[in-house]
Amino acid sequence: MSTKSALITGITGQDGAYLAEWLLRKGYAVSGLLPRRSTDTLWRLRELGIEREVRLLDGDLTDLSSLIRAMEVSKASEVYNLGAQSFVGSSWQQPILTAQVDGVGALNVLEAVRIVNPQARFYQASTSEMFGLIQAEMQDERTPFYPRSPYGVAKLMAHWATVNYRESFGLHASSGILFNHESPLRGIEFVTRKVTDAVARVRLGKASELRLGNIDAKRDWGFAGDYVEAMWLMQQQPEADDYVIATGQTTTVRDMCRIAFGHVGLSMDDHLVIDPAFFRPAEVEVLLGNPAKAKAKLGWAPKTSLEQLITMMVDADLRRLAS
Ligand code: NAP
Ligand code: G4F
Repeated sequence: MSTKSALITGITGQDGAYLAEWLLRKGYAVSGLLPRRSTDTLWRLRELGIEREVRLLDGDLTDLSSLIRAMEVSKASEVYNLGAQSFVGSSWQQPILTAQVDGVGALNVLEAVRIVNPQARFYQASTSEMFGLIQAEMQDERTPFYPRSPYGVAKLMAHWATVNYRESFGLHASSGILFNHESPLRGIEFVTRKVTDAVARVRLGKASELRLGNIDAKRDWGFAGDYVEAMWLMQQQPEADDYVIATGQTTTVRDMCRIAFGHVGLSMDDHLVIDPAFFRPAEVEVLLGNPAKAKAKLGWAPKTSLEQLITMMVDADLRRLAS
């Protein structure tokens, strides 16, 4: 049996690392795009023990020539576009870069697929951030979009480009509209990891407070390890399509934080400080996804509860800080 080849943009990120691990287990030859950075970005691949099992190809989402080369060298039959400036908060400070990487970058990958191998299957990392100012209590594939950040606007362009290339050129191009998903490999700037890292520091006597912004915001949080399976399942379908991937439960930042402190026997109220610096110019107040289509068509369901997820993240941060 011939080995399948996959190309992942954003392989050094949270989802890219878990997806690479998943595909390697399935027997794929995995290549990943590696943008030039002056710092070490391979820590997640190293933590999963797969740094040497993937092939890293120099390239950047803003450079079409590098994407064409990556398609040629990897001979990928499945392409996963996970690369992005993914932090919503930064997108107000770097709106043009965010549009170039997250919007035009996705178009560059679609072009590289169309030019080099239009038979390859394409996955776009779309996001619940596109729902923004929500137009329905529970969001599904038919809910109108109303992005609230430069990040959401850029991702909406990429989402529609994916639909458009499917309809214009017949590409097998799918979008996963993923709600927030977290893990011990989450970047420290995102709220769950910021909280679990702070909780571990407070528990170990290395810090005494945690400063947050809007703790009334609600998110539908799942485990990244569960969500990469859904990406792969989309690529195995005979027809490309768009799918909401979520847990169907929503929780405030406040309650997520309470779970984290409670896990190590501390009270959130003794350590939490509300800091206006962390409020956003426009907020997505609540997200709640309906994953019914993914369940019916992909047979996908989340496996990890929020309590299990936050516990796993706090324990990982305790281990990291103690060693
Ligand atoms: P992440 O940890 O921030 O990873 C982003 C990846 O994109 C990193 O590997 C990063 O490389 C790479 N990247 C950034 N700029 C690039 C460029 N110009 N060229 C090539 N690569 C570039 O994000 P994540 O949480 O894994 O999310 C994966 C994807 O899903 C993103 O597109 C994100 O927007 C989307 N998404 C995430 C969630 C979530 O809750 N996690 C939900 C919905 C959608 P460096 O590390 O070198 O910068
Ligand atoms: O963890 P967050 O930064 O994630 P956000 O903005 O929901 O975006 C994440 O999920 C999206 C999917 O919907 C992805 F597309 C995106 O790439 C990213 O992965 O913030 C979550 C909530 C927000 O309402 C924010 O205002 O937490 C609130 N929050 C309150 N205090 C904070 C803080 N967020 C951060 N990062 N830091 C705080 O101190």
